[in-house]
Amino acid sequence: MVGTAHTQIMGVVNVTPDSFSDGGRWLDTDVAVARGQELAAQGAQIVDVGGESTRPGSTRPPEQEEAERVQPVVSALAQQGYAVSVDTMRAGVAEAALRAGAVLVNDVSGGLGDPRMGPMIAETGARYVVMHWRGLLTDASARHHYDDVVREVCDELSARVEALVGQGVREDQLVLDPGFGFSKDAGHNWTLLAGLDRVVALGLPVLVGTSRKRFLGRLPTRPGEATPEDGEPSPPDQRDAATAATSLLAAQAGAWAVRVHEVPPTRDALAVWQLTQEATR
Ligand code: PMM
Repeated sequence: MVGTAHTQIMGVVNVTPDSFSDGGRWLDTDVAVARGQELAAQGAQIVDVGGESTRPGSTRPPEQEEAERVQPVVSALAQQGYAVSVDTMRAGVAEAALRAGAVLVNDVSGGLGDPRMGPMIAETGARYVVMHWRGLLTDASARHHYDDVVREVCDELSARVEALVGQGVREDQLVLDPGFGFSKDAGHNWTLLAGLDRVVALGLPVLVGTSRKRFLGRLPTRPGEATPEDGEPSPPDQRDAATAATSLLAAQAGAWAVRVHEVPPTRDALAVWQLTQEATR
């Protein structure tokens, strides 16, 4: 255990009709803003606002529509003093959100989705999350091959850092994210979680987003049982206890922040660890 109990919590507001875990719930601007306020009141230090679903097979909204979904929400929350990140692969959407007061750009494509992203991040000096990405998830199975998932994720993230630095981005602007669930099957995700300390050892802050992901929907019912291989996974909103557990493991491995849909279970898991650490000093 190398982490400290001060891992930040990033709460998610997906202003989308179709995200896998909460699609459609926060599509209305006022409802989305209220949800952001609620996440912050529950203990999220950062509110992550996204207008494009990354679920496999989803159709990308036109850029204008994505901007119209996120912009008013980012703007309202930033004006009220919340630390807001914008979850987008598009430089135009990100730049407008930064102008509206966002403090962080969260790009699941790590700059590969839009060639204008790197130069824009360099120019604005904004903090930037570089996630491990092997393309849009429409063709996910074709990209699932890894010989050593932890090593390959580390190598591919390092290559992105090098490319971004080559475009003028400073290393201290960057946050790395191993991209749980993106071009990775359940086995890859568990291996990545077990090897997260190697991602942390790259030396940059690490963001971990396991929240409600599919690999948490199929857990053994009894201790010692094998993981069920068939049957329907549990619905996303029943994966918050598992999310709290993975987020705690991520924090213990030294993650800078965890990205979650429901704050209280993860907040409490992190608090348990913090109090235990304080008691053992
Ligand atoms: N996962 C999703 C969306 N954005 N951003 C980062 N940095 N890391 C992630 O793992 C991540 C992300 C997909 O989940 P959602 O559609 O429920 O938000």
